[in-house]
Amino acid sequence: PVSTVLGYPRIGPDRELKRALEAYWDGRAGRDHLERVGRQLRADTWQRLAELGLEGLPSNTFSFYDQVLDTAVLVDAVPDRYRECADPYFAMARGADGVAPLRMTKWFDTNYHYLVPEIGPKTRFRAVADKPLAELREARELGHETRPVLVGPVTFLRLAQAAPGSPDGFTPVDRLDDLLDVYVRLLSVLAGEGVGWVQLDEPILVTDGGSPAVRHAYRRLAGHPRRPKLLVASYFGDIADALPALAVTSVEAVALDLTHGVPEGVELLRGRTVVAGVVSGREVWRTDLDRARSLMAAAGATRVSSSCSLLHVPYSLRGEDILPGRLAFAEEKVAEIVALAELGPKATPVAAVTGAGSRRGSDTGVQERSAYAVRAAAQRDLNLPVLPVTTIGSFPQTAEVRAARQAFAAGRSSREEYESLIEREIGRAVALQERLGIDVLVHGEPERNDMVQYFAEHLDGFAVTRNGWVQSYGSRCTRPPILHGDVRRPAPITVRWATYAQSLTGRPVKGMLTGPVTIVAWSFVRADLPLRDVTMQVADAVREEVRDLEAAGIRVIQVDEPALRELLPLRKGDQDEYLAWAVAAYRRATGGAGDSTQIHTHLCYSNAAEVLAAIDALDADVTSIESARSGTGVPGFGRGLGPGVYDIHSPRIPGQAEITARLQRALRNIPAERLWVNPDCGLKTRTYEQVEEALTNVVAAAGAVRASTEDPG
Ligand code: THG
Ligand code: ZN
Repeated sequence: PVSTVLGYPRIGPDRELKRALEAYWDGRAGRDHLERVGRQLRADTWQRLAELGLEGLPSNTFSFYDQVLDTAVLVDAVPDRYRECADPYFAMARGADGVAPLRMTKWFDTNYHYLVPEIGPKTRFRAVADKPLAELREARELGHETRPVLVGPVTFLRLAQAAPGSPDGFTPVDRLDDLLDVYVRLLSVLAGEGVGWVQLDEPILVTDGGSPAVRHAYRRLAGHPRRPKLLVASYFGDIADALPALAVTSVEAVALDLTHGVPEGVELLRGRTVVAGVVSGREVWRTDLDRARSLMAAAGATRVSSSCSLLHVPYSLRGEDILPGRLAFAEEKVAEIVALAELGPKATPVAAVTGAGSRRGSDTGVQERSAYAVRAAAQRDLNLPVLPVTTIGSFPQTAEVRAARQAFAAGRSSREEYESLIEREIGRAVALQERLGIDVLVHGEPERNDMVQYFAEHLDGFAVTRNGWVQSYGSRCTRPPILHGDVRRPAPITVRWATYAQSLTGRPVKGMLTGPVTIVAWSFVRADLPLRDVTMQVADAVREEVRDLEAAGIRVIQVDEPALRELLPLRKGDQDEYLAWAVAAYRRATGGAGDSTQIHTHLCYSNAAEVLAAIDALDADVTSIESARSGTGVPGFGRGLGPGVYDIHSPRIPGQAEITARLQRALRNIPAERLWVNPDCGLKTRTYEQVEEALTNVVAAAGAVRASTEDPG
């Protein structure tokens, strides 16, 4: 078989693109420097893939920010408000003077985020093929014949949102025929350049309800005479009912994500090229080659590939010394694909994935908490005022703290030096909160690099990489920890810092933990146990930490679950089961707390609406969620609720009157005795100056509203 990949990382093996982008945005380097870095990264990628022996090289998988944004530019779906900007592309990505950026959201169930195109009834589509053509020619000059990759028209429209001002009932998919005109034109331009194959990415095929649009679109595109051969790529799941829809079109090739099994009805693709996605682009484990060969045989595949773009894994294992023999990052995966192409399919039954000898997490057999009313009574001696003010957890991370952490990690400073600096930072945050009159304090988390990585570094069963960066959005990356074995907590993790902060103040200090679902959602996770069981193991570790914080005298403990929504399965039919075990894991993590301990939770992101019932089922005493931007308020759970009153994602400081108005609006949905006052997320990315000013206004607004609710008139 022929070997290929559906896409490749682009941030650079040493995050060269990140640095070039940030230098350009800060005005430290010009556009030409950025272009040069991009060209070099593309050249290096093609050369490396060719050296590794890969036959089918993709192009147009590079992006300066995001491939969905690139597609909006490709079809000229640029909202008018950006057209006058100096740099419309980066204005759409990041905003410009007075112009808000496009909304950003998660790319299917990955940790990559894309920009949401705005499509209205009057959006004028036009083919602007510059970028795929330039990359194609660039590769040819380097001696590589490539397969341009485009986001497909159905996925593009399904991921878009209706432009502001669109009439009720309008959805971007209503514009499919107009968009197809443009794709026909793009395909004919590429055919005119002598392109043999084009890859159209349609991951929307693995979600519900896409089949009619897909059938229509690919009948039309494949029916056009002047075009390259078409490879339609489905990934991130089982193609299911969309397979027959594609099979009635005359597309030449279909890529299947076989890591989710061989789809039913695969024989409908007989006579066509089937590209077997057998090397996972989502996991970091070495591929079981025998199993992969069986899958290739069962699918009747003549090409072998990654299951999706390799964008979602780090570049290579070079420089890493963890888990020898068990891992494969992008380069190692390409070598596997090349090996599989040489070995070819093998017609043996597909072996099941097994996990012998592992400790299975369970969701039974632990004590749960009492009813809310009982807990609320037991918590009354916290002596909180009505409308208590608190913050989400992190305080600004100063350059000094970051530098000290790096020095300590590199062995350039002692533990004593590092820890005394952390204590000084905690003292500063506590003193500020006392001075401002905040009711429930936090220690500010100066000791944490990241809310997941920090816990992974302190739990058994996790490994962390030196350089395993994965693009999250634009220039931003994370280094996901690798959960490879049974999770255990060898020693308390946060107790030292929480109790130090508590020793400085008579007010309650909130202990801060990351929830089990978020820890697994932002890690690479072992594949030999169901995700549910893995999450329960993590829940047990968090449960132990909750018990130890409580035993050390911490009365308020926040367990954050910002990623609860992120693992939601793509198909509706799978969602209830997921939400049931995700909620069970959270309740397992927090259920060991006594009635007098107040459990808080926090969830970011505005699309919490989809999982509101599950958030309620977490049964936290107090829930804080981001709602500062919608302004519509949130339905009251029967427990404490803190709708965010300060949008920390913006450098703008809200005034006291604005916050007061927000609180008054919230009081229409939530009774005063259950309303909490807090910013909408952690303060890590803000400066101390901004935080002091904003929190001063937050406390003043809470005081004003408190006075008016206590006023018997
Ligand atoms: N932590 C982890 N995963 C996450 C988030 C997180 N996934 C989802 C969401 N938050 C993604 N958002 C971001 C926001 C900022 C950054 C990364 C992902 C970021 N990264 C630094 C950078 O690229 O410069 C690197 C940080 C570091 O040094 O560790 O700013 O919060 N795990
Ligand atoms: Zn948040």
